[in-house]
Order: sequence, then C-alpha cells, then structure tokens
Amino acid sequence: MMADRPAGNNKPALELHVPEPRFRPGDEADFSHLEIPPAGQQQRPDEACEARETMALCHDLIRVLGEDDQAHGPWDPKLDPETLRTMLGHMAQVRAFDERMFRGQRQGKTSFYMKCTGEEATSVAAAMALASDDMVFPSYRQQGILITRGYPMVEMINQIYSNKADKLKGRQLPIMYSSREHSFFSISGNLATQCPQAVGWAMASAIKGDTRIAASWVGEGSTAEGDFHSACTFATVYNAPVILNVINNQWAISSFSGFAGAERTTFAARAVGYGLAGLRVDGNDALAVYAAQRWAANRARANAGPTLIEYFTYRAEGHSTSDDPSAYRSAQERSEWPLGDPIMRLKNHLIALGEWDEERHAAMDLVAAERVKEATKEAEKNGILGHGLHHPFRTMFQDVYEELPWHLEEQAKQARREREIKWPGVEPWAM
Ligand SMILES: Cc1ncc(C[n+]2csc(CCOP(=O)(O)OP(=O)(O)O)c2C)c(N)n1
Repeated sequence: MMADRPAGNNKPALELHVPEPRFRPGDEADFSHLEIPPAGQQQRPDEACEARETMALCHDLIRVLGEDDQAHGPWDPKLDPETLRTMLGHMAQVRAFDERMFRGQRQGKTSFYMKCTGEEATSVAAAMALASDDMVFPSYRQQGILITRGYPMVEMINQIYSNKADKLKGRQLPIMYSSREHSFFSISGNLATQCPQAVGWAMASAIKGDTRIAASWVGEGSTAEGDFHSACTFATVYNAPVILNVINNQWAISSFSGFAGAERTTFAARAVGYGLAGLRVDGNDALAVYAAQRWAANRARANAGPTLIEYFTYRAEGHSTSDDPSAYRSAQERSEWPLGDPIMRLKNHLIALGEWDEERHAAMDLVAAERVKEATKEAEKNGILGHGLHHPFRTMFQDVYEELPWHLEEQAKQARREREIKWPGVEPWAM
C-alpha cells in the first residue's frame, strides 16, 4: 500500500522559492527587519560547555559596544586602553592600505585588488585574540591578519604587483598571500578549501601533542560549498582544536546571503546540527569579535571542542576591483547598515573612556597613510604590472617537479626560443 496523491484540482501545485534580495539599485534600503539586540545582554557560557548550550547564542547577536560607546556585559574582554589603541591602529592601517592599493589598481600598477572595508574587526580583533603562531587559514579578505602579525607591507605590495621581489614569484593572483613565518597559510582562490585544511592541520597539531590551534575564515556564500560541511564533520568527529570563522558580509559578489541559506536560519546555527559550539557575533564590534575568538581559542586549547563563529557584518565596497556593486544592490545599503563602522565604533569607545581624541585619531590616520606610501615606493623599485620587472619567465617551470618531465623541458626551450626571436637582447632577468 502506498499513499495517494491528494485528489482534485484545488490543491496548490508544488513550487520553489527563489531568493530575492530586499533592495535593488534605486531602492531605499531599510534594515528595520533585522533584530539587533542591545549590547551586553547575551549570556557567556563556560568555555568548556556542551555545544548545545550555545544554541541560543547562535540565534542571538553577541554585542559589547553599546549606543553609548561603552562596553557592556559578560562578553566585555576588558582590554586595557593600550591594547585598544593598538587594535584601532591596525584597523586604520588596513583601511589605509586598502585605499592605496585600490587606487594603485586603477592606475594600472596591478591587475586586481580586494578591499575589506567595514570588515576590519573580523580579522584584526580575531587575530589579536589568537597566539601569533596559531595557524590561520584565511580567505582573500583577511589582510588584517597579516597587518596585525607584522608582516611587512612592502612584501604584501611586492606580491600585489607580482614584481621581481614577489616571494610567490608571480604564481598567485594578487592578494593571495602566503607566509609560513607568520603562520599564515597560502590563500587559495578555490573557495572553502581552507576549511578542511584548517581542520586537518588542527588534527595534526593534536596528534603531535602540540599546543597550537588553527582558525579558518570563509565568506557566508562559500559555506554553501561541500568543503565547508566536510570541515564541520571532521572537526566535530575528532574534536579538533579549530575555530571556523564565517564572515557573513551579506554578499557573495552579486549573490545575496539568501542563496547560501540566510533566509531560513543563521550561519551560526549550522554549528549545532554538527555538534559544534556556535556563536553569532556583531562583526562590526571589535570587542565582541575579540571576546568570541578568545572564547573559542580557550575552548580549543583546553580540548573542549571546535567552534563555528558567524560574524554579522557588511561588505561596504565592491567584491573586488573587477566588480561594480551599483549594478545589483541599493547604494543606500552601506549608509543604512545598522551596525555602523567598526573603526568609528572603537574610536568612539576610546574617546568615551577618555583615552583618545580627534586630533590623535587624525594624526594616526596620517601616519598610517604615510607608512603605506613609503612601502609602495619601496615596492615600486622592484617593478609594477607591465613594466617587465617580474620573475624570469623560466621560473614558471621550476619548483613543481624535482626533475622536469620531457614535455615541460620542451616547452621551456620553446619559450626561450620565442623570447630570443621576439625580444632579442632583453635583459637576462627577464629570460
Ligand atoms: C569553488 C569556487 N566557486 C566560485 C568561485 C568564484 N567566486 C570567487 S569569490 C566568490 C564569492 C564568495 O563570496 P563569500 O564566500 O560570501 O565571500 P566574500 O567575497 O563576501 O568575502 C565567488 C563565487 C571560486 N573562486 N571558487
């Protein structure tokens, strides 16, 4: 016996729901539908709690900085003013870096750049809550980690220009950095691959009996990839010492977060289904970001389990220099975004504490811009896009095989012959 389909014509035909963003170009943006709880109201469970005890926090929003610019509640990390100023300084440095690199792309010095405007706290404050040698597996919008860890800006720019000093020899897309010395895993353009890699690295760290943990960052759009779900499964099965950060900046290029499932539930809530601890955090509140990352780091270090953290934020600028967001979203979204600007919020907090003022802030911005300018000048000596100062062509055949296979040997020879015909007398560094 099997059930019958309902008879008659008065039953609705099955239909699919196709997500549609609330606002398109020309629309007024109104975010009043978002539930933004007051700062300080969220419980802070013990770091070693059962994963299911975080269920409510997966649907809430952990916030510390209130409308009054003061820190509130049990998640206040109680950082001293010097640390807060350092945090502010790193965020301002990231923004200054982004501004100049964006302009550099428009001036033709590089082919590509990606800003993280409005998301600075999600990398800077998170990186500050980790140990400097905890292994990070970032996406392409976490330049804040490198700035926080003191990676030289001139090296970042050499990579962006793919010039002769680029440590990655022009083999990576601009901004896809890598630094073993800074425990910063090579960025991959293949979205979400960093998630299982972080879990695997964390498992290896535990197998070795080490104390270093791993953390990955992924965009909310990329959580729709299978790799993210494999990472969650492995993390929970082996209780890996890992933090899976999801940056929900509302947009995945021109696809809004609804296409990754945001209309149904939160990204943090994915955690509970897997048996991971989950936290949903105001990503524009640097103190909340720090506190959440610290909670998860302590939990991982104590073998109490992995954590998935959703940072609720907004991608204030285009996806990359190749994108024009005015083609698909309301221009008002940025100014109407209810969680404000992470740099302004931390700045106002420091001012409210009597530990900062407008003059010092303006001076700090000037210094940040000057540092980038100096680093840019230094990097330009090593070449910019199209000026020929790049790694020798022959290096494209190196470092992959211990012994070059015959067909690549032939291609290398052919490339050399063509160069001699096309560019006779070219400097040897370009060979
Ligand atoms: C596996 C894979 N699919 C698609 C792309 C193309 N792509 C690059 S970035 C991007 C959007 C990702 O959005 P999200 O994960 O939300 O991160 P965000 O850019 O917002 O930081 C897409 C679709 C890719 N690089 N890799």
